[in-house]
Amino acid sequence: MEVKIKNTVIRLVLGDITEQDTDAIVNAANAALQLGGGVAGAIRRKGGPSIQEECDRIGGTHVGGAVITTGGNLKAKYVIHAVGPRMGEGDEDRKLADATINSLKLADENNLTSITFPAISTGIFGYPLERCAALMLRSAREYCERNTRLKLIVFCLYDQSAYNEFEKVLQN
Ligand code: AR6
Repeated sequence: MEVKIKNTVIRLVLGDITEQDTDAIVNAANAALQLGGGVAGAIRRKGGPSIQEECDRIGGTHVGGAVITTGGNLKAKYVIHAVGPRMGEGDEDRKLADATINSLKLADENNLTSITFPAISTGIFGYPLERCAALMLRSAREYCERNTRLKLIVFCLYDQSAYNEFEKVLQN
């Protein structure tokens, strides 16, 4: 499903984020920018070693921050590495909103017009999916109300139950 907010479409898809052909895909990263499991592992395997090498040159960023690298062998030209919170570390909602907004800003600053997000922090980092859906979709909607050149923001959900949670929120 999709909705249009001003000039930007927000779309939900079910599938593997590494198959998405938007200008950028977002990695659910850690602050050290070391590509581990989950989304990061899939990006490392399909994108090749250049992405980790670029991350190593950048060195790291704060929780809630985002950095950009090229996409190596991926269909997407760029990977935006967004650092979500680990559940239990405190101030998780603000950090997840920051990670979402900072990714969108970085896409705009690099003149990108399309971006795909995973459900950041809801795997290894343990953040509840329902809360993630509400927070990431609200952040994206609010961002679309402002000035953005982004035409398409995709949320790529890995299984049907995650898709259903995002759909429930986007319908309201
Ligand atoms: N495509 C789309 N979604 C996926 C994919 C995929 N290929 N694989 C997993 N998901 P996670 P986090 C979903 O664990 O919780 C790594 O070690 C998954 O079902 O990737 O932010 C990093 O290096 C879940 O809903 O990210 C960090 O250290 C969501 O994507 C740490 O994990 C996020 O799961 C980040 O943990």
